[in-house]
Amino acid sequence: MNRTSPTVEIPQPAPRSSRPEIMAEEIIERLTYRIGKDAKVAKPHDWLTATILVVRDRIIDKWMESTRKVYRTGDKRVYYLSLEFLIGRLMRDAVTNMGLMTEIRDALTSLGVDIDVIAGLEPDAALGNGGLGRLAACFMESMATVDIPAYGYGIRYVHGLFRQQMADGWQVELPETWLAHGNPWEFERRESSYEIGYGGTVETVGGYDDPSRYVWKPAERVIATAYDTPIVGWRGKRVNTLRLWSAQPIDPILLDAFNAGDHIGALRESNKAESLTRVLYPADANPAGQELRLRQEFFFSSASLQDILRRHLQQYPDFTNLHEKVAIQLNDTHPAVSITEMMRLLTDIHGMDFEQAWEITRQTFSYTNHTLLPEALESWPVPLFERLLPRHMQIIYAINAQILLEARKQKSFSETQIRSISLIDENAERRVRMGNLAFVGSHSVNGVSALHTDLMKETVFADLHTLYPARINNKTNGITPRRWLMQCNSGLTSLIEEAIGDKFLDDTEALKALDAHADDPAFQEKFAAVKRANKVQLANLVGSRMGIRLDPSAMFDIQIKRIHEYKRQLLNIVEAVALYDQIRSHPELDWVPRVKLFAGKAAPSYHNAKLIIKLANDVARTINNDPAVRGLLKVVFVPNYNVSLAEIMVPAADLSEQISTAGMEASGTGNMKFALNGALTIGTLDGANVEMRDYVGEDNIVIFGLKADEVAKVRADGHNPRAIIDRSPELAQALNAIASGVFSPDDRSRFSDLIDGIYNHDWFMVAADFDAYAAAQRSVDQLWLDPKSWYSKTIRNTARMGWFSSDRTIRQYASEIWRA
Ligand code: 4GP
Repeated sequence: MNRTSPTVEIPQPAPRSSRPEIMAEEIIERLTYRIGKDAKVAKPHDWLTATILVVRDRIIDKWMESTRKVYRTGDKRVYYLSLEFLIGRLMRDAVTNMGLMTEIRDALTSLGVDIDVIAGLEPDAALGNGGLGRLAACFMESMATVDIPAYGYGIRYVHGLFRQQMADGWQVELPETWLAHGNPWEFERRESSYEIGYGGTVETVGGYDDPSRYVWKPAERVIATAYDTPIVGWRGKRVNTLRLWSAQPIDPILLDAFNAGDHIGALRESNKAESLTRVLYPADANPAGQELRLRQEFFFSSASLQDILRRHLQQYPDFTNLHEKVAIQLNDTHPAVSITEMMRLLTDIHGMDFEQAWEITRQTFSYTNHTLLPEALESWPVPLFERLLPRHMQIIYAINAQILLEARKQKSFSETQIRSISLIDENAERRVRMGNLAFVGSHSVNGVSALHTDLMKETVFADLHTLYPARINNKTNGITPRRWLMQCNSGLTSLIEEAIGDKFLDDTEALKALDAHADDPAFQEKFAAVKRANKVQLANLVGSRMGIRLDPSAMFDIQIKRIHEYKRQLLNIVEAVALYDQIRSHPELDWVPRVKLFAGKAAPSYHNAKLIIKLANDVARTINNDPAVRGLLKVVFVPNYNVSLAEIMVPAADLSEQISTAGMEASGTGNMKFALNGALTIGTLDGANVEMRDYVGEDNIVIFGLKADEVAKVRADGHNPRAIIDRSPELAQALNAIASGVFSPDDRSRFSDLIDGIYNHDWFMVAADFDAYAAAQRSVDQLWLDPKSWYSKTIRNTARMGWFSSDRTIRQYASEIWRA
């Protein structure tokens, strides 16, 4: 609206042609005038950038159309606030969703450039740690697909999740530099900048007894500047915005200090501001207790809310209808401080009274919980919170007073219950509970699988659930079928299309029609050929990166995810060791050749997780070099797991390991990706595995082990792992081999503490579940020996996983939470 003369009608640019020859011309044009390179000397990276710029132009047309439309219709906007977006590469995603793959490929071929080569150079945007961040990325794509006007808000970390290298089998963390070659997808929006304050004092206007207004006077301020990335939905229907904030200093340099010769000091403030958004915390389900983390959380929350309120005021006179036009989804508690920031902005800045502001805030916000692990429930020491955000602390006390009063009115509420719902934890050092804040400040609180939602009601939020029984609801996670089927597995996609037509491309549940082909020998053969081709691709990658030769006719048994004790990579490794012993003791038996593949990162401060990586590598070295195994078993830990690696490993899996201790994995989404791509799942009744069993049918999934309530009971009754180990010679032998240094001759006691943990408390039920797991693995072997029944099951997995599309999840959020 900044036009100089309102009378001038500015014409819109003509829509871009998608003819390959035109796009080829445009690529050359971008190469020359935007990158400044002659095609003769252009490097593959230059071609990549030029191609992205050409694709981007076509997206921009749709982007502007989408933005204009929502101003016109007055539709409700959804804001997805997330400290993490684990995006991966964008080019293939954008090109397929725009329906331009053939045209771009042809255009590049005519210029002598191979799209697969340049696509592989695109950095993998890893602005997230694991499931929570990847879910946010799938949701962004699905919101655009199902035509919801949505913005993602997060942080533009200069360094995403660390790059993992192996040094003698140990994880080493190296900085990741996704922005090193610039980022052609993003647009810097200098005009969308906001001041973010920290510290200082709160002044009251109108006296202490009856203050009419509070004025926060921050001691420090930084600027948040927006960077926008367009996110294209399937078939280019809608393009939404991912807006990431970057921190900048108010004064880039203190010239006085510089001129006085203090060249370093002159940049101190500037460095401090920029360090706010420099790195992603490498924690996953682990609290990052640093002050910087709280600063990051407030930084992006405040910038996003200021932006949301500004946009609202462009269209409406005030905020009385905010909750009708705006839905804000909090992805876990990381943005929970937004609730207090909304209250501050509405009351202190825009003069709304507290009661009304609270009502509108609650109607606007909703919160998703992603983990029940007690160590992951965020809380901040009161003194820290108060020092950094003094006004927000006052608001928390004011909210808390209301909630506690409400609770006291409920006669049945005990003192213990009141203490548990308080926003302040007073058990030891006083802390602000972000989960409770998110809960009371939202009209909807959801879990991410049916089991997880039930457990939320019974455990962490039991008392809040009693107070607000209608608030907790379930939204089982989903995955985008574009990235996790069509793009990563083009072979399978074509085969499905050939068999059942293309309806499933727009409605994943149409995959059900594949059921009719599950027992057809000709179809099974083609399905097996696709799987084999995917396995060859993975084998080539492992061969070239690690020098390990894999036989694609062996069963590819894959566990890829963050390394965590509850995810039980250790159980898998112990089973590999037991199998190794069995193969050597019974060489006469008909063993099924297997490759056990692992990949995943451990939080740098998580000692046991790093030790588990080392163990996997030590076991791999021993087994892979033992001629007695005759190639029947291989163990491979593929370094530097990220989205792009997952896109190669998922389609190549025969067996998917989803073996968390029951009750501990909130949902899982990797489990869905594997099953959709025709792998058989071996898993516990945990997270979304429970619903997957319901959908694929219990004959088509291998379930073993203790259930969540049984785990709770075993723990409560006093677990005696030693007795279990004594009764299981296979387990005892494997544990003793590891503990005594068979796999670590250079340091025989390296793993003794890790194994002692299993003997002494076995919190994660490795010993408790071992026999059931080993038996389940042998039943998988039996299935493998009967390919007909194997493929009939795996085809049924692909056929019946359609419900787990994130389009379905988003539709549920839209109709049941956002009312958008
Ligand atoms: C993860 C959960 O561990 C996983 O089960 C779930 O599928 C995913 O969120 C998405 O809902 N949690 C995290 C985290 O990544 O940092 O807490």
